[in-house]
Amino acid sequence: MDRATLQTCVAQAINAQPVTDLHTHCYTPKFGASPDSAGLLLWGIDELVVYHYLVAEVYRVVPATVLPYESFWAMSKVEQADHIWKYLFVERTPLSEACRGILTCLMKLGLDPNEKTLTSYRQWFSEQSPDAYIDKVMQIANVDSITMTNAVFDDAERALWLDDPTVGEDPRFEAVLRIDPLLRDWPGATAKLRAWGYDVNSDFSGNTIDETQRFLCEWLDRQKAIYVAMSLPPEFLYPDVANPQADRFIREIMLPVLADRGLPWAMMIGARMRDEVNPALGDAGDMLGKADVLSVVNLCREFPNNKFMVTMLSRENQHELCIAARKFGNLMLFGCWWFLNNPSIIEEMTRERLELLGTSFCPQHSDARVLDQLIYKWDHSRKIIAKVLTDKYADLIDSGYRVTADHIKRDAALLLRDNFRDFIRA
Ligand code: FIX
Ligand code: ZN
Repeated sequence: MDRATLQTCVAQAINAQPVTDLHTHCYTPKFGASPDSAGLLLWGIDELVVYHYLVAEVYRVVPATVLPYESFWAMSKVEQADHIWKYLFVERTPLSEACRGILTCLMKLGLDPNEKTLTSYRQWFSEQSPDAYIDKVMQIANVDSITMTNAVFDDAERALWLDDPTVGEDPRFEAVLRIDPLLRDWPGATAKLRAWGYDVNSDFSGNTIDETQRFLCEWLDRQKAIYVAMSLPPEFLYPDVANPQADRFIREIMLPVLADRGLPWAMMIGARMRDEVNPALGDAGDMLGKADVLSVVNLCREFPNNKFMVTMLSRENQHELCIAARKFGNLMLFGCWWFLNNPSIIEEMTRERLELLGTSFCPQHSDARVLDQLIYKWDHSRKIIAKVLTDKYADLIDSGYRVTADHIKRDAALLLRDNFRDFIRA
């Protein structure tokens, strides 16, 4: 197969392969849709433009000394979007990945991305209905399943589940039980569990283990969750002699439940929260830090019957994490998370992972917070994954291996869907 034919074949296979998007912040329509202020499903041009990545970027152009943070947050979402569009798309060239992503969405939706105001886009989006628009976006992005992030400690979301247990039931979506506070703030989390009727104590006395497991099981059942997820700080350690309660929660409460049910624990490690960085930026105020890969190794070794999905936020962790994955079959690496979700780093990480892990990893997730982002996050990533795969197949051909279209189709299915589906089911 010559290089040009190879390139075409890889691009066709990657584009044709439906993606199971294993981590997003999208929701079924029953959770309510923007612009309904209570709606958790965010979609449309104003949500796209006020995505927290762009809030951070516009504050580099119009600093807080000019526009105080509280003035920005007092604006309506329409006013915030107009401000961002003016300064990042009209007065400056939208070269950043987050800016370019919006242009890709507009273009793939059949709109001209060069408008100087958002007026005509708002008119177009006003003619869409959320439920039908989900189908349109999934069709354009070629995504066959959207995995949600269902934060049970978020009061608004928990109320919706308790009010209507079918709120997550939609064949296009899967649920994930997200429980950060149980490791980030055990005392605060146990106080909430007590308020919700679970007989737990932060010192682990009494029925704490059984009752916390009851809480996990009830929510796993209610959500029909396909895995449990946590975002963890750069300082996360296992074992952590300074935090025996965290070790006990992991060892005595959570991992036995997950092993019993065959569910993975998705660890998203390295997020430094806004209160330590810039809280005035809201969701845009979080940052990252280099984390401890040996803690992942310790967990994979100590719990061979548990499955661990891991993504780390620091570029500096990636090579060591790949080596850890070479040592443990119960460790599945996934995605180029958040600040890594940029072409230059996606390419570097995908190349490194293919060279060290073959096809046994999940190269990407969208992390889409706004439904429409599925369009650009997958368009951009598919192109990069195809580019890297083409190079690696070319290397194989140079080594005498006869690469066929069937090889390429099989690998595309593994990387974009089947590795994840097989791992959660295994
Ligand atoms: O913890 C997470 O799931 C992160 O992905 C989010 O909190 C983050 O704000 C995000 O959406 C990054 O893309
Ligand atoms: Zn996320």
